[in-house]
Amino acid sequence: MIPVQGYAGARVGVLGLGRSGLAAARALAAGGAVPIVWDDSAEARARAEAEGLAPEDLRRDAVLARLSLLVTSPGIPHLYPAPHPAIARALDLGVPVDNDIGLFFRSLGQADWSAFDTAPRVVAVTGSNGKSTTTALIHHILTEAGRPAQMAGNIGRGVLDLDPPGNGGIVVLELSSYQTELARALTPDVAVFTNLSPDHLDRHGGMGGYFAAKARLFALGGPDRAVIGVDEAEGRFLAGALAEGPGDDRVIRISSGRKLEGFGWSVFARKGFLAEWRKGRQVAAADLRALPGLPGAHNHQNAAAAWAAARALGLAPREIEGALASFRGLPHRSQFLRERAGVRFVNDSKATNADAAARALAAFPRIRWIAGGLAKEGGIAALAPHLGSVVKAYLIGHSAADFALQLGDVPHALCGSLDRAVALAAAEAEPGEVVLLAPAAASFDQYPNFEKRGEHFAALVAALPDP
Ligand code: UMA
Repeated sequence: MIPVQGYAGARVGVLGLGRSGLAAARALAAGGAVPIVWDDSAEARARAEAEGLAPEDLRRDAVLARLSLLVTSPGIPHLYPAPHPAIARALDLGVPVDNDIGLFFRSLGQADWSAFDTAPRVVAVTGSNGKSTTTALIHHILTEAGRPAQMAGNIGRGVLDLDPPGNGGIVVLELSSYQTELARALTPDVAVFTNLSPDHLDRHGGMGGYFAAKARLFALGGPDRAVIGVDEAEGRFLAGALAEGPGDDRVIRISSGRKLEGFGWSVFARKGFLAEWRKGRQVAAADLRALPGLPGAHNHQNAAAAWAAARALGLAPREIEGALASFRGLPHRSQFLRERAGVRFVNDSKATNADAAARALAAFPRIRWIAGGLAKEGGIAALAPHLGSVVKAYLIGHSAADFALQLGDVPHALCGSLDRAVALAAAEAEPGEVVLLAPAAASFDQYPNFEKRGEHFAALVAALPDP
């Protein structure tokens, strides 16, 4: 773990005792602080007590007033739709509020770094879609190239749980908008913005707040290199705001589909090929068409982002190319499960919004599409232009009837459960088609999270009898 610096002897509140909160409490104690922990769930408090942490109710003024800092968890609202009562009261009392990401950046520097040949570096990845795959791919590229790399953040491991990086170590972080909005320090060496589409709008008071939360990663001190997806207006705005001019190679523009030749540094993927341009000429290229872990244009954008980040860290094109080929992808994200009688089964349970589902639908030509769950704002209305590849939709969950209305003439069946959807899609699919779970909705109506939904899909597919 990374001991938290700067709070020795101080009482520091930790609100939320999940992955980030527990790691923060341990790291605070390791740095000499006194963690005062709280979680609204009695079960979570009991787990904390079992490891020697003593919960105190952080909603009480008497407890809050004695804190030097309140550290909160990303899943706990700090502003919209309404701040958690402990956070609202801490702010009223003037107690600073931070999160594990802020503590990580403030605590990263260690005394023994002065003895290192190469100081550790941090790559931070944000964006609406593709950030987990991009994070994992950067980590994979670095590991394959023999660099000491670690990975944490929104991808599932609390950042303070990491080992202190050693000589030349590289930390790759996936950061959500919940995390970047609040962190009081954000100083990555390389920062990546993959793309932006509406998500989590209730937590950010709308699209402007959502973009502003992500843009903070590029504002506080600024990274040495910024890798920015410019396929949406927000990315173009951010790149333009950071660069001194088109030739400024501190900004590496990336795209999936657009040719970007007139800039100081750019990486783009078009028609299955990746190209890197520097100062007006092409310096590297790679064939992305047959990469097993990165199918579809959305994954080619992830490949372009990871390529740019790895190049910014000094890796050679040939080191990166080999690692792209050996990357197997992440579970629940365009995850190939099985081929059965010429039909491929792909698990994209992580496609919890319309934009992510659109990207998945663009990756294959003939799709038996399993969709539905707890719909996000707008449902699948935005998907209308992307349904050309859908042979038939198999609708599940709370949103099934609404999605059926929004599908119009596209053939569909109301299946209710994933069990029925998989059975029907498998029975009806023709060789050459893909049965794709890309729900365009959250899982919470039927599952605890998207991982459990994806695991259920994988189990159902594995259980289909051989034809
Ligand atoms: N809690 C309260 N009061 C509340 C709400 C929650 O006490 O009002 C407590 C819960 O009882 C629970 C704890 O807070 O014990 C959970 O905190 P959390 O939801 O922040 O979960 P963590 O386990 O700390 O996981 C968080 C991230 N979760 C969220 O952002 C919702 C994880 O991202 C991340 O991997 C982890 O930190 C380590 O950094 C998950 C996620 O769903 C994967 N992210 C969202 C996404 O990708 O869309 C942003």
